[in-house]
Order: sequence, then C-alpha cells, then structure tokens
Amino acid sequence: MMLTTLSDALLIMKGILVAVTAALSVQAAQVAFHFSQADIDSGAALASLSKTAYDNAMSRLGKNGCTKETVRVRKEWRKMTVDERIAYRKAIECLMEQKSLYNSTIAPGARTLWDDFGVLHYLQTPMTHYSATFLLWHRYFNQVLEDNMRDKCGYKGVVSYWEWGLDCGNVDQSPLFDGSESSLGSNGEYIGAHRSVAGFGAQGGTGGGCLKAGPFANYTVNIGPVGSAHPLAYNPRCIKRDLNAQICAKWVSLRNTTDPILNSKNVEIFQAVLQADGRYAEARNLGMAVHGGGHYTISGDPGGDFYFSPLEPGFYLHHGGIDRMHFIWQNLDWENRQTIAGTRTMYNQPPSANATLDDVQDMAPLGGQKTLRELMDTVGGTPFCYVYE
Ligand SMILES: *[C@@H]1O[C@H](CO)[C@@H](O)[C@H](O)[C@H]1NC(C)=O
Ligand SMILES: *[C@@H]1O[C@H](CO)[C@@H](O)[C@H](O)[C@H]1NC(C)=O
Ligand SMILES: *[C@@H]1O[C@H](CO)[C@@H](O)[C@H](O)[C@H]1NC(C)=O
Ligand SMILES: *[C@@H]1O[C@H](CO)[C@@H](O)[C@H](O)[C@H]1NC(C)=O
Ligand SMILES: [Cu+2]
Repeated sequence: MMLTTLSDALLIMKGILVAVTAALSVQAAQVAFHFSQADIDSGAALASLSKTAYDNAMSRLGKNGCTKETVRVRKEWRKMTVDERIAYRKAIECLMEQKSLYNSTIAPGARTLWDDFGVLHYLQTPMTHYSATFLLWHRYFNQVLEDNMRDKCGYKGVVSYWEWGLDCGNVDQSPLFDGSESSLGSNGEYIGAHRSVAGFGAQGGTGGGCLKAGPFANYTVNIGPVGSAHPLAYNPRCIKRDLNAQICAKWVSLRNTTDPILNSKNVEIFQAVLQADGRYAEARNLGMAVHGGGHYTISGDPGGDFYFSPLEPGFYLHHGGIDRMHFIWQNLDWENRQTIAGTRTMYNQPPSANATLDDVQDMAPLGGQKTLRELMDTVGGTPFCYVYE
C-alpha cells in the first residue's frame, strides 16, 4: 500500500519541472526550488529533492576509498526486503546479548553492548543536543551502531531510516511497528486514554504499556529512566510504546520534513528548526518539531526518554530520518553546506565556546574519535561512505 503511494509519487515527479538555481553572492548561495503545496504534502517534492541530493553525493565519490563499489545505500525501512529487515532486527538482538564494555563503576546497571549505546548517549546528551554537534554527533552514532552490528554480529547490511510521514495515517500498522517478524515489535498494550505526553496539546497514543507481541516483546531494558535517583543503576523492565498518529501528523508529516529542507538558509537555522530551538524566531512555535515529533510518535519508555531513547530500537530509524534530512539539505548546495554553528553545550548552558570543525567526537567504548570535519561528508571515506536513497 505504501509502496504504491511512493511509486505514484515518483511517477508524478517525472512530469514536474524542478528549477534549481544556484546563484553565488557574497553572503551565501541561494538555492530556489519551486514546488506546489500539493507536491510538498504528498512527498513528491521530498522524493525529488532526495534524488537530486543522491545524485550530487554520488558525483563526489572517489575520496579515501569511498567509491561506487564501496558506497553503502541506506534505504527506507519499507524499501528493504523482508529478509534484510529480519537480518537488521537479528543484529540488534545480537548486540543485546554481547557483554557491556563500560567500567562498572561508571555504569553499574549496564549489562550488554546494547545498553552501552544508552549509556554513551546519556553521558553525552548535555553536549549533543541544542548545540553545534547535534546533527553530526547523531550521524556518527548511527554509523557506530552499524559498525558494531557488522563487527560484533556479522551483519552484512546497512542501517536504515524512517520516512515518518508515510505512517502518520496509521502508525500502528507501520512496517516498523506492526509486530511482524520483519518489524521492531508491536505497539504497547493499550492502557487507556487521557495520559499526558510531552505537552504541546498532544493526547496519549494507542498504547502506553509493554510491547504486545513480536520482536523485543520479551526484551528487558536494564538502565534508566533519566528521572530516577541513579539513572545508570540496574533497573530491569519491559519496553513500553505509545504509538501516536496525532503527533506524527502534526510534526513529522511529509510537509513538516520537506519545509525545513526547502526553507533553511544555513545550518544554524536548519538545526534550530528541527529541534524547535526557542532561541531562534524561525524555530519558535514549532511545538515538538521534527526531532521531538519523531521521538514522541513512538513515545513510551525508553523511547520517550530524552537521555535513554537509544535503548528503543526505533531510535536509530528516527535519527536515520533526521540524518537523511541533513544529507539532503547539505547536498542540495554542497559547496556552502559543510558548516557547523553553535556552542559546545545544550542551550549554551553552562556557557561554552563555539564549536570548531576540529572538535573531536568520542564514541568510546563503542567506536572511535573523529573531528566534526571528518563527520561532515557521508561520502568522505573517513569514516563514512554512504548515501540515502
Ligand atoms: C573504573 O573507573 C573508575 C572511576 O573512573 C576508576 O577509578 C577505575 O580504575 C576504573 N576501573 C577499571 C577496571 O578500569
Ligand atoms: C515471550 O515469552 C513468552 C513466555 O516465555 C513466550 O510465550 C512468547 O512466545 C515470547 N514472545 C516472543 C516474541 O519471543
Ligand atoms: C505539519 O504539517 C501539517 C500538514 O501535514 C500541518 O498541518 C502542520 O501545521 C505542520 N506543523 C508544523 C509545525 O509546521
Ligand atoms: C560564535 O558563532 C556565532 C555565529 O554562529 C558568531 O556570531 C559569534 O561571533 C561566535 N563567537 C565567537 C566568540 O567566535
Ligand atoms: Cu540524541
């Protein structure tokens, strides 16, 4: 059903003239696109922008061993075959069975390598959200997941992304969360209406309790939540989800994910708009915005936990979607879009210096150390060699 919608959109695109004018001025390049509101709402515009970005990135191949032969193509979850999705899910289950690498003094509750992704994100959250590193740190984090899936669990595939807007009509039936063998498990048990979620007038979703069926239904979350007295202490419990179509439609619709790509003149505005960063006029009144909207379309525990959400298997598909938006935005005007903006701390609290491209992002014990400069180009070859389809 969704495939039909997407291929319809692609067919429609063939008849559309996309005007791209890159005019250099002293300030910055102007990139102008002309799409109708209908094309923005249907995803036809996003499909076109995605294709342009893909072509532009592919035309840069050849650096540091990142070539046509080695480039990995990240596909939307439903574009992967059933076997590919099952292999992805099994690699995640495998990480959940490997031993934690953290020193038990630092993370006494961490039992597994999967837990370590939650610990690492928890420890670095104050530097990597509403700061200069938000986009590139999470880009790297997803690659570190893929590297661990491949190195520790023999995974042969690549990571994926979620085009949220394809599922806003019925998130429960999303191929990500329909409870099938090729999903990441089901919604949570319905625990009744009128729960409060993260504000902005949104109502509770269609679940709220422990996963009902399918993958991860019997999985035990070991650490968190962030509000507990000792967030890194052992605290075994089920995964809960509260899938929420209302949040999806209000903040991560196809329009919501196309607009920031079309309208953000620099990375400072782009990252502010994705996170509804209230320090910027352009980003005020966006409610949850795309970043929060995708997280709270899943909701629950640990999915709705700002610090421990990487323990929710859907996290990486959501952040894959964010990274894909960044990839598209960058590649529509590559020459001018290899920049960062902002300081090293969340909302600049405590006050910190502007980040620089030489700042190192440290993924120990799960991965290596890379400068922001190295994280800028997904086909730069050190460490990345991927594009989004
Ligand atoms: C664990 O970390 C603590 C605190 O940083 C340190 O004192 C201790 O030596 C570390 N233990 C190991 C085995 O690395
Ligand atoms: C979860 O555990 C129960 C009880 O051991 C079992 O019946 C069920 O099949 C398991 N479900 C999955 C998805 O593994
Ligand atoms: C998101 O898009 C929907 C239409 O798909 C629109 O009604 C809503 O206002 C948009 N939200 C924001 C924050 O722009
Ligand atoms: C930090 O960056 C901003 C723009 O992002 C700039 O206006 C400001 O001057 C910079 N501050 C310093 C101390 O370099
Ligand atoms: Cu994060």
